[in-house]
Amino acid sequence: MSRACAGGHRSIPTSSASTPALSRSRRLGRWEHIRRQRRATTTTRAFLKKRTGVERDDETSEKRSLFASGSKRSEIRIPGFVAYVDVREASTERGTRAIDNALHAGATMIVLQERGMNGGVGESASGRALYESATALKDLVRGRAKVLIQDRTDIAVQAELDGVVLTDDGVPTVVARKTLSPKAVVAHVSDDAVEAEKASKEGADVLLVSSLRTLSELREKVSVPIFVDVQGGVSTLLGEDSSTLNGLTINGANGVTICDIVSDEMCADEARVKLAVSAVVDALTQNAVNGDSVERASVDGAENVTVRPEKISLVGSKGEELIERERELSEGILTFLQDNCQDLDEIKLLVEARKSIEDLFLLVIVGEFNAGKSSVINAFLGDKFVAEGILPTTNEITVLRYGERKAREQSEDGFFTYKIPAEILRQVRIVDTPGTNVILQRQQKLTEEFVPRADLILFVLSADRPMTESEVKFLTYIRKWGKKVVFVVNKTDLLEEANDVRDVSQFVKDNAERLLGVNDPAVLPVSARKALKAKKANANYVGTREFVDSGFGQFEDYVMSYLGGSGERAGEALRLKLLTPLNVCTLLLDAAEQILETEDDEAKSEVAIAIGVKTQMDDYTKEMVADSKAQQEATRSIVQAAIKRAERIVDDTLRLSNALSLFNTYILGTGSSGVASQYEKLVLGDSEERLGAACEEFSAWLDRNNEAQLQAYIDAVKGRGFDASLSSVDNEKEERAKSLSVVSNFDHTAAAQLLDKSIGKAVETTIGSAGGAFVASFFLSGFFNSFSEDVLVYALGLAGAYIAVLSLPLKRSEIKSKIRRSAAAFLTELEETMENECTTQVGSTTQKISTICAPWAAAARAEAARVAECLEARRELKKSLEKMMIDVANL
Ligand SMILES: Nc1nc2c(ncn2[C@@H]2O[C@H](COP(=O)(O)OP(=O)(O)OP(=O)(O)O)[C@@H](O)[C@H]2O)c(=O)[nH]1
Ligand SMILES: [Mg+2]
Repeated sequence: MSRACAGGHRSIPTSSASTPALSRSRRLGRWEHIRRQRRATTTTRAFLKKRTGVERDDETSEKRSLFASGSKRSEIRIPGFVAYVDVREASTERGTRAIDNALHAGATMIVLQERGMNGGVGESASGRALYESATALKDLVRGRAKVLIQDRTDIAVQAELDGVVLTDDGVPTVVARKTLSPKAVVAHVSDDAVEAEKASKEGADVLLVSSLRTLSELREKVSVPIFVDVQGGVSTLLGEDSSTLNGLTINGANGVTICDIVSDEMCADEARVKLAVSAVVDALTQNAVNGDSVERASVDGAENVTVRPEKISLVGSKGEELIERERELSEGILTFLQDNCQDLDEIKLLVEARKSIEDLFLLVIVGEFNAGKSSVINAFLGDKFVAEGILPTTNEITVLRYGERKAREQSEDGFFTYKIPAEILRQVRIVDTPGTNVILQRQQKLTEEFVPRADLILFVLSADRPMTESEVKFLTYIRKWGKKVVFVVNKTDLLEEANDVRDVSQFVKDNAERLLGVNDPAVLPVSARKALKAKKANANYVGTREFVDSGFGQFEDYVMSYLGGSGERAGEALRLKLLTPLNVCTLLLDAAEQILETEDDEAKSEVAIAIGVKTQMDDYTKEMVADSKAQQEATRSIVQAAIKRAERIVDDTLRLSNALSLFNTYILGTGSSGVASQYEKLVLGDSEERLGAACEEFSAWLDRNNEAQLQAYIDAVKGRGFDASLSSVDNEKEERAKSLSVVSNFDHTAAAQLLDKSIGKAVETTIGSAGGAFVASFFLSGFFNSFSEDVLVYALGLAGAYIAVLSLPLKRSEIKSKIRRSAAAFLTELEETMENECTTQVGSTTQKISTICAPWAAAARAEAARVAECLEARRELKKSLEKMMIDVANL
């Protein structure tokens, strides 16, 4: 019965065709929603990263930050190597090989530049070409180094590059800084030290210079990394002449630049590039460790250091035990945070704070620009060690500490250390910071980032503008870190009346009380200018009028009382010192709580969703079974139509008007053939083909829905970073279209014969009997003589025939119900088979889905358990921390 399969697929025009699609999208909706939601969270990335080892590409959201101005400055890996590549060569075979080699050698940044057709300024590439080249380069680099573009901030934004390199002709650094995301790298390339320094002040993260001379000019002025262009590229670095490497080392370079890696023949050889870069990295790393080149030109004024040295010991025997406890506790907290909150940038603060537990007391001077911070430090130390100026002057964090000879060095974190032979610096480190409320964000950030390290903060205000809005804001930020703040109202010489000094001091005190929530904060009015003048004028300055007027004596006494004095502030320095890491711990643990709470919510919701898969599968099964009924309707109506046709044949055939032909066909066997010959044409028609097509469509419908359902879960599970490949489940195709075989197995010959036989039998018992009665009366009439007797006999014969013919409708309905019975049996078999097919295949799909979801569900449960454990561990750490803080307070 191959005809049944010959027809093409038809879609079934019933609601059942659209229902699965609708319900499918409804089912998918929840998963899509969850995926979108998860993409938006940082903690999810951490969760997925942990599970899969890969970071998702949706890194656009800013990490949370404890710093007031948001995220920290961008970080550049140093010592490093910057490789330039021309836009026209980046995608060539030679270009990609050179880039690959540079990456394998450990390039920090790859810079796309446009050098024109002949290596100089020439025909410029179109925006599209630049964009395409930039995205292709990004794909090639795959996060192994930062990808930057020269002077095209617009392309950097559009192609989502890591940053931009600005030339002196490019947009000002401050403009690029504002255009790009805070995490973007803004580099500046120039050989003009003044321009480079300006760029650094405006927020450049890295400077690229082309000579050692510019490097040495800049090194003492800027804290950002400086890369130097190596003339001759790899050959120079591998050459016998070590003067370039020495020059880089001595002048404190942070890396080298190779201006055109494609033209540099040596860059085609991976081994050579690696060798050259490792020579640079080794030399510069060695330098950083040994500090060989850090001592540079002395600064004038060492002779006049006039501080009053006092022997101060911060750590008595009492403190030893607390320090030990603090070290242990902070190590526990650090490990906890590193293990569970990797996304928290500020963990580094704790690392720093732990390092300085036993270092000298750290006095940090902060305040708005021009308030006189540097002047206060100079007056304290007795000479102009740090620069003062009417414009924003201090651009870098400078830690002043004791040194036999004056020397400036740069520490790993980019801050400067300035060694001065001032005795007081044997007891305390003093930090000069860039002023706040400056137009350049970088300076503000530098100071903000340093605040958490401070043991004591000297907040310097200018007497002629005490407590500006920005000072209030900055104080609020400082309070967050739990810092002890001493207010220094400087420039009191600008106030004419003594009352004014008192009023200003009171004003500062009132506001400080309100803002910091402390009673009676220390407010010390001074004139740094007068104090320094007095100190410089007379070695015995203490009793001089100018020094007394400056108020600096009280200020110095106050500071000294912290540093180990025996009065009311005895032990205060140790207390503050111990509190510094503890305050950092408190903030980090609070931030960790927020992160973990979010993770907890997400983990719980994941578990709930994972559990919900079972319900979703049950719902899906129910919906599919219900929808399959509608599909079966189509087959039912085809069969019904065939039944009707068969019944019509019965009606049309078994009629008295057909008596003669029926008599001939079925009784005498001499007439035309019976209904069997017309079965195909009149009963079957195209119903077999239509049934076959309906069964195939049903099967395809099942496949479509099951595959879509399975795919939706595969996507959802994959989207969560788990293996959802079908190889992990039994993907054997089920035996399809069993219903089709029911249709094709139906024996139409037997059906045709049965119908024919039934009609024949009916003819026999009706027309045959009637004919018999009539013939019998004809013969009987020959035995009777009278006409009346003949009439009687004929009448009797006719009555017999009439009675036989009367049963014709009865016979018709008997046949029809026989047809209906056998059709019903067929339909039942067909529908049962379809239902079976549906439940088997849906069951197999849901089974596959459960198998695919199982690892994710298990991971979700494990994650929920991990987060719950973390929250508990955090609570315990917080308890120990609080106890430690009480012990420190009672020291
Ligand atoms: N009249 C007067 N002027 C002072 C006093 N102290 C500092 N100045 C002046 O105030 C200006 C700023 O002083 P700096 O010490 O550079 O101020 P700063 O707070 O370090 O400024 P930035 O480094 O820009 O943040 C300079 O011109 C100083 O001479 C003072 O006691 N009296
Ligand atoms: Mg300053």
